[in-house]
Amino acid sequence: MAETENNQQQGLQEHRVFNPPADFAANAAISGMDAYDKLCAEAANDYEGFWARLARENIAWHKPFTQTLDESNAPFYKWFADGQLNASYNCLDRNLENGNADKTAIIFEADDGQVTRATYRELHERVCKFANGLKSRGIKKGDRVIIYMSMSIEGVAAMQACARIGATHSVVFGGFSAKSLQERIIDAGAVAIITADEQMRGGKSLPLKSIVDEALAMGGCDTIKDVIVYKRTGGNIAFQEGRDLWLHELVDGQAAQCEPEWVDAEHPLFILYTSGSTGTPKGVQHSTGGYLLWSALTMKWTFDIKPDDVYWCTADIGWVTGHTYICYGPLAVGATQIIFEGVPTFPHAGRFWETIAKHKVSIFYTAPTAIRSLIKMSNADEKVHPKSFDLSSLRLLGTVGEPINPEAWMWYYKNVGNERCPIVDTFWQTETGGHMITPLPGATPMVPGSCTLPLPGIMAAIVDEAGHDVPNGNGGILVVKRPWPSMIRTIWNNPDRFRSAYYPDELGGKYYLAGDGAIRNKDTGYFTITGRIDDVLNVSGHRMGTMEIESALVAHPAVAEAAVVGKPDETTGEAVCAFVVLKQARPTGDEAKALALELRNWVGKEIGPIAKPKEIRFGDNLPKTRSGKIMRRLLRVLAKGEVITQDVSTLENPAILEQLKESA
Ligand code: 6R9
Repeated sequence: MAETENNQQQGLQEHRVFNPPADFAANAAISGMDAYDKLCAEAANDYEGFWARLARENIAWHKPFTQTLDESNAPFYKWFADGQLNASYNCLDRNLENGNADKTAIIFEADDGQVTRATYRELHERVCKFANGLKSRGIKKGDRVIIYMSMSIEGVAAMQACARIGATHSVVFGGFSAKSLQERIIDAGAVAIITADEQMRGGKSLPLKSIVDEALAMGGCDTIKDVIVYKRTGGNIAFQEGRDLWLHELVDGQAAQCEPEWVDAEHPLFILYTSGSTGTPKGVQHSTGGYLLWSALTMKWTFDIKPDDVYWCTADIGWVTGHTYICYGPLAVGATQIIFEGVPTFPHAGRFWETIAKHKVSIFYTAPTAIRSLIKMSNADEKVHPKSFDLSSLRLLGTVGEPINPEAWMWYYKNVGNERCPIVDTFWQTETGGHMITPLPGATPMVPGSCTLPLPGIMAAIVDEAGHDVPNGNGGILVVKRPWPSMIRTIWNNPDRFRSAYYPDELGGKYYLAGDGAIRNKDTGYFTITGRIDDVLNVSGHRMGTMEIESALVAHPAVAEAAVVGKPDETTGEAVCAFVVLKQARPTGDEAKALALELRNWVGKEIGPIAKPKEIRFGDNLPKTRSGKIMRRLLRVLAKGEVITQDVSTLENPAILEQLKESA
């Protein structure tokens, strides 16, 4: 929250304005604010007509749709429902027909710097063979397939192959633990897992297949029939006869053509699990037609993608950014893109800049947390500073995942973009499928720290807790007033949770609730996101629920009770701070240190390393109200190391606050 308040204040005090460069604007897909206003007006005057036009212009339909939006079962909205298409056809075959067959689709930059390329023709062949291989195992339309893979051409091919046969993929980030993987396999009822033997990151090999083995051994995964393994490192792994098979053996001898499975526009293209404020992760279900439309269109609008661009999004395919802005969007518009296996700091902290220079990247899209950590490192070592590399190929920069603080924005603008490249600060979520609020690089005057204005057709607004509009200049709750094509369709297996989480009765059940707070500038109407309003933390742009981490902690035999809050962190945005009560007496000194280490590793095992608390504090109890409710707002103040000035009269055990000031 503090970071948030801080950002908000910085955002509000920010008066610097940066106009899009004239030459950029002149050639942009949306050129100037008049063009933006015109599109917004088109959407306002004829909402369905606007989306229908765009869907016809941007997507190849196998069977054209006749109905645009079906609101009869709101909030379970349907878009283009009687139309049929195939996502992989749109991403691959369409490019073969459009003259892009010999254009490079993917430049794979491995962890060790080795480069592999695939043209659209080659990628098409790979995906077709992969799809035929999946079919040969009996995997079919509607089946769920888990993808637990490293960043690779094969990872993208796996997603595309599922889409080609109408199987619904669910990618699980390669950093998640066996237990997290097992939970997702069970919830999705998946029939197969596609994985790799190992992954390479920062010069080290990390296990993948053995974690799959561990997840399956935990039980409950009886739906899984096949584990398909891509050989990345050749490292030693166990193989279970009858269940495990090598990808290269599966695709060997398969036909290079595979007729796409034509699916209804509402057919679930994928499920992606994300953290919410309560309970277990939610399986966010996305459609095929509406999702693909927005993936392609935002590539054109936000990234102004052009035929000669070399585009690089540094996200992992395990997150939504890797779905929309690696697997689907860039291919749907025939772009050339980099897929990067490694980490920004290996073999040195100039790797991003070196790679931009090496491949003449023109559009670069990354996360504020990466920028902030690279600022630190390049201040310490000039050799890895962006100024030490030739970044003249760049024409556009982007950020995603969390608010970018104005100083980081300025550094990115000056040192990476050389004050010539617009920055698109794209606000969106797993649930929104694609960009929602962002500057348009050839139109919107930019203000550091503000994601500026909603894209045309996105009816974003700020309301109070009763759902009433708040005037500009006042903070409130971010909502979207009308459904849009790429929105979440439901939570897999849990439609009730979908409705209560995103269309709560308090807001009349009509507005999509983003879960973020926001404020609009009095004069410009620009949005600044002030951070989550629920119990979701954002650590290095990764979403996690405080409840998930708390349940992991209390699953440890020594822990009686735990409360987790976010704490502002200069590099990661927020950090996890856990307050823990043990079953035994409160430990101090070395004993406390040893236990804290054990608990951190425990959380790493239970959820994944990204969820490890940065700080653990032990107490005899937690601050509670007389009715036994944990007072988290006090814990947030303690986590920040600040003095409690708030009213503590409802607190039953004020003495406890003193104990919780110290970390183990
Ligand atoms: C795409 C993605 C979504 C949450 C979202 C918000 C935060 C993302 C942001 C941003 C401020 C931006 N967020 N982009 N906050 N400015 N440009 O990150 O999806 O992992 O689901 O996270 O991230 O809090 O609600 P996801």
